[in-house]
Amino acid sequence: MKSIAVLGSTGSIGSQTLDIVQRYPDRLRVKLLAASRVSEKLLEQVKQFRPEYVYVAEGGEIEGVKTLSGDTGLDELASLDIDIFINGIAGIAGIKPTYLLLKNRKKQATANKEAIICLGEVFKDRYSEILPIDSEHSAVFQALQAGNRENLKRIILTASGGPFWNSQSLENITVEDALNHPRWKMGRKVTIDSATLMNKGLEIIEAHYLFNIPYSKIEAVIHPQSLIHGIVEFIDGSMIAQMSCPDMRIPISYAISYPDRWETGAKYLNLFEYGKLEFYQPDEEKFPLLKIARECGEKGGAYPTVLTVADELAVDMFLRGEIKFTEIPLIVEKILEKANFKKPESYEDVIFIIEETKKLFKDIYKTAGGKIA
Ligand code: MN3
Repeated sequence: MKSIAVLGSTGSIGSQTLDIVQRYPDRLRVKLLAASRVSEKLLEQVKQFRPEYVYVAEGGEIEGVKTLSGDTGLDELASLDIDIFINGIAGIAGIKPTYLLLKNRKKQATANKEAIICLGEVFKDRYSEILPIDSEHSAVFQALQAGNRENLKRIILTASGGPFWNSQSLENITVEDALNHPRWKMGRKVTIDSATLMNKGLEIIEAHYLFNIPYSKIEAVIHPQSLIHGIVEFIDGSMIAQMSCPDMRIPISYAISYPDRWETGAKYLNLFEYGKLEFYQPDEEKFPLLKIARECGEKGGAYPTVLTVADELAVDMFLRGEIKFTEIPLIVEKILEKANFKKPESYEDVIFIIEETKKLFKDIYKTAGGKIA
């Protein structure tokens, strides 16, 4: 019996994690659920999974369980004796929990690419202890099992391309259009990032830090069917690809059961239903964020963190109807131009860069933007 903590339990990754837990009551026991606030959904989850602890970032009490909150609660959470922490927190809010879990050397499986990226310069040496949930990185992790690291030629991350990869024009795209992802059901932030291809840009940086692979060996391709999630090529010319229906329960389950594999409830792939696999070069002119992200990754230092924060704030502005879809990359670029920070050496340095980037953003765009933690 493994004890499990689900961070971001009411979100997309959290709910799908609990879906797996539900299938294996004899293998998994929920010891902690964490969410940003008390909601109907959280209360239902507490009732169903009966955790010993609940963490609520904004505070609040839940009857019958030990409720933790705020910064001290987060410290306590990260020191609990739990076999695996699933980090399904969306966006920059996931940085502190990721850091605390790394510091305390807890076993964590994470879908929070923002944290991996922002903490990468400081903590990448510990990243081999992290199990990836992001589907592309899970795919690469799975494919890497087929050979030795010294024999690695390159890795390829696939992108569905989002709803617009082959559209003529990106003008007049509404929030609703951009949230309408053709293949994956995900949270709002990652769905918009997927439409701008920033998601793949962030994933290139995520892969660099997670697997300690140089940028020259990481590529991204558009693969509209979203059946291959990641590919590892070895020096003998062999490519090992991980294929499955696009269902996040597969990478989540693998992170929990690794090196074992469990049934997940995901559909088995019927190849005849699809018939063909297509691959296209991403258009970096039309989707400049992909190129900007790679450049930020190659420059290293504070750039990946500034990029992550600027994008989250710009996406937030777009979701609130304050800017056009095509303005997202322009805003991110402008913040990158203005930002001038030293390479982070500690967690505190990373937080400083995040806070200063938020201030810079507010000064320039006079936006509420303060919703993010
Ligand atoms: Mn992904």
